[in-house]
Amino acid sequence: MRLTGTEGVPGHVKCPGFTPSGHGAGIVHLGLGAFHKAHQAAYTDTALAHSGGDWRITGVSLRSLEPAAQLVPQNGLYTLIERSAKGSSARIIGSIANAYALGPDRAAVLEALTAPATRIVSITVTEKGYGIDRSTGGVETSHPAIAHDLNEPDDPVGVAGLLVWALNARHAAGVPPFTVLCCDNLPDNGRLLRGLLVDFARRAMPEIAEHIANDVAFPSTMVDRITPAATEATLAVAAEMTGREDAAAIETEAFSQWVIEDHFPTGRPAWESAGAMFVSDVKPYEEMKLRMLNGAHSMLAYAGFIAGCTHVSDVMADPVLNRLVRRHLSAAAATLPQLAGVDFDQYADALVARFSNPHLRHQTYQIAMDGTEKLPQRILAPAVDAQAAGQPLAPFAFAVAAWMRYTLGKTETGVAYALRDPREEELAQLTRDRSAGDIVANLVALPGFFPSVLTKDSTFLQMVSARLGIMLNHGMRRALDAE
Ligand code: CS2
Repeated sequence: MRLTGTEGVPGHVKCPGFTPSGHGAGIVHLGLGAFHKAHQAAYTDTALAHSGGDWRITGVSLRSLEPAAQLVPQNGLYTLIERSAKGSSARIIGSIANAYALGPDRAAVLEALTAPATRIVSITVTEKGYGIDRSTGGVETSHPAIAHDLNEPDDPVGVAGLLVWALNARHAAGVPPFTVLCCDNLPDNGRLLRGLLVDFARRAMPEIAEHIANDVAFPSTMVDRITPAATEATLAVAAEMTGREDAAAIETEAFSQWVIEDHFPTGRPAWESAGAMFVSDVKPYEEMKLRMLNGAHSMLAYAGFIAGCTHVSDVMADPVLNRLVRRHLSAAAATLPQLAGVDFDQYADALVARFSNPHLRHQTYQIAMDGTEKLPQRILAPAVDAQAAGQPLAPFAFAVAAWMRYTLGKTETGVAYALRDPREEELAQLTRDRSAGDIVANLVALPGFFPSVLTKDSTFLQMVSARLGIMLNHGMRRALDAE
């Protein structure tokens, strides 16, 4: 029997503490992927049970047809499996009111974006989904969705185009703007998205640019919950625990964290009832998470994948890699300003425990994707600070070298893999059949990627080259042992 309601679901499965159909939608979410379903939708589900309100979610996939195809026949319901070292528990989430795919459901999506009831638009489209030129903070004109939407602003397909179009339509109709809530792992994500939208508007709909700059709220957020892509095994566990077939089930860890700037002029759900923390400045939390969790994740994904570890828990079970993860965490922590109420050593210990969770099948290959979008905030920004403070650079040089090794697109036994990076072709051209020194020189010269203080630091570049040389000539294992 397919999951379409919660009647008859076994008592050990937690069900929504509210009647879903009794609550209208107040949020449009762009990017209806596993992370949203494990994070914001779960917080909203708890908030609805706690404080009610018309805050259900209209979920939209910009490109994929699958999420809506899975959720629509299930009335938006899905199983969230929470896996901790102690075991697994299942929860059915009822906060998704509608699920759309932009292509076929275009009219409904545009209607939801302009509806007065929509007071928040939240977004998880991954780092590469936005089309931000990180060196200017404006639009990346070669990004396919940006290029399309600049040409046809009345027929938008990307985040910036859709939001600017909708904010313009609302303004013209006298409807207050929605709050824009970026939930991707980008530094200063609210400010970054604001800059993108204002620049896009200046180019495509100049009459609305000032309104966006002055009247729209873009609170920044730090989001955290390790959520592997769902597999057949996920669906099988969900079916076993709930007694229902569920094509939309996902699995995640028990831990979750959400730190948000409390700037929602048109209201928000009571997310604090689910443990969200509201603060006036998210930046220190965001830097801690990006540099420690995500930085260590990227390092261990590249080194671990090449060393033959399929899952993050395999990396953590390897004593040499485990030590390097801890080394990376403390090097990253050393670059952070003090944060009241947070002990970075304890945070690092908690991360080691989370990464080691044997029940979470989180693939190193999944984390390895989109390196050119991830390295700047995860590895390069802390390396710049470490350099300025005279702190050891070896951990960052090792992480950069491991990424460079990974960009070659071949395992140590010669098996080719797709990089899954938006700059994949450029990377292939710059690295094919070259020596370690040339690869380093070429990759640090990738336009808009490497901070110039690092490209000018010959000692740092030498540290990267030496490590990459060992990886290429003697293999990752030898490079790991040499650290
Ligand atoms: C990971 C993140 O895939 C990746 O790049 O580092 O998705 C990470 O699991 C989340 O940010 C955890 O909150």
